[in-house]
Amino acid sequence: MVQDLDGETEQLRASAPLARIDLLGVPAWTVTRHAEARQLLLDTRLVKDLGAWGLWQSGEVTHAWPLIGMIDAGRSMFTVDGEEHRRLRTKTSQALTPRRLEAIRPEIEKFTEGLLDALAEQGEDGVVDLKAVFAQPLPMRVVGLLMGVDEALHPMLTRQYKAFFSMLTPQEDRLALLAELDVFYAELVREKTAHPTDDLTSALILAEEGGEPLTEEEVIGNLKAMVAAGHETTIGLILNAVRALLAHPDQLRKVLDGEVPWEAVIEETLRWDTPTTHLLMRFATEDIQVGDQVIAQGEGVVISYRAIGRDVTQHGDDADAFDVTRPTPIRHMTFGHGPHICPGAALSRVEAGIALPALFGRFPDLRLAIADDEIRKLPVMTQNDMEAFPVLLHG
Ligand code: STR
Repeated sequence: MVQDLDGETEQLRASAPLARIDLLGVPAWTVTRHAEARQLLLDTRLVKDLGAWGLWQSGEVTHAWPLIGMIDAGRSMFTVDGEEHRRLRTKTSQALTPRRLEAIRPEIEKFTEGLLDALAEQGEDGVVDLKAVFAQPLPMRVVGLLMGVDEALHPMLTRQYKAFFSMLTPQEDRLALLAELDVFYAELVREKTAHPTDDLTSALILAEEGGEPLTEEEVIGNLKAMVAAGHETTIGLILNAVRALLAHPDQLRKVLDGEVPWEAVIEETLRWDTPTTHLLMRFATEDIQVGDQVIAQGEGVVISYRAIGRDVTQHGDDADAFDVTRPTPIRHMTFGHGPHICPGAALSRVEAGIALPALFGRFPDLRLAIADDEIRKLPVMTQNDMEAFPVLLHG
């Protein structure tokens, strides 16, 4: 499943809507079509609770499995369903509505300008890595601002999450770094409990009037889900959009001339080159019939967002083409669907909506310093992220 994203997507689509996959020795289902995925994402018989997984119950899957960290991420809005899920998620989703996000727009713009200055400086006499200098630090700063994580700690988090996602990291090292992160987050929550500020971490700690406060474990779970998700996925969105535009100069022209809005670039990138390739995992609490196949009770289901974005039934025969002039740009499902739909969707759109026009506004002649097919993906199974994105700023 690593690296040959197009080949893999092609293979998954051919066996749609449900396919059996092998996740590093562990069998699961993957759903690869828009309509079936939409239906399953609303199906309450599928749950996120690892305890419902047959292979976990039987001890066949353990912490030795390299992907366990994608599922066993602590109690949070990412791992719980139903009424409890609503309780865990409400404050976070309320803090991330488009209206609430308007308040931090000026700061995102300021971060963006600062990072573009750094880019200009480092790219003055040649190649500079757009990922390291711009696309990676920007989302980290934004999520750091929201959650109250000091800037001095950002490089540590970036390093840890890179190692977490990389398939080259030995599993014992991954477990060790997750334990280190748990200590870090617990400390942060303790500090915010003692000295609450106006960030979301503090809000998660404080009890709602009359409401039941989240436990420390739940606050930590939400906090790490926010930092991991907010940091990793938006890097992909920004870089994949830049890459797609540079590979389609006619479309870039239309955008720069104002014929096509930046929103169309963002939505088309989300569909065509999804930051999340596969989302692990949901478990069937009873047998679920999908077409002529059955997901048996206890089996796991992966949602394969990349294949879903390329579903010809949903997007037409030209689903494999990047086209910012598509008449239906927001018919993708890249942020998921149903109760677990990405609470950060609006935030990522605001970030990319600031970052992309600012980048091309400042460097209209921006170009890749290597050939497009020389871009190397990170050795990661679930995410679609690049090693680096070397550019020349002045053509
Ligand atoms: C990484 C490890 C961790 O400590 C907590 C989480 C929970 C949220 C997860 C995150 C994970 C991995 C990346 C995810 C994110 C939610 C959204 C993001 C799956 C397991 C996506 O890629 C869509």
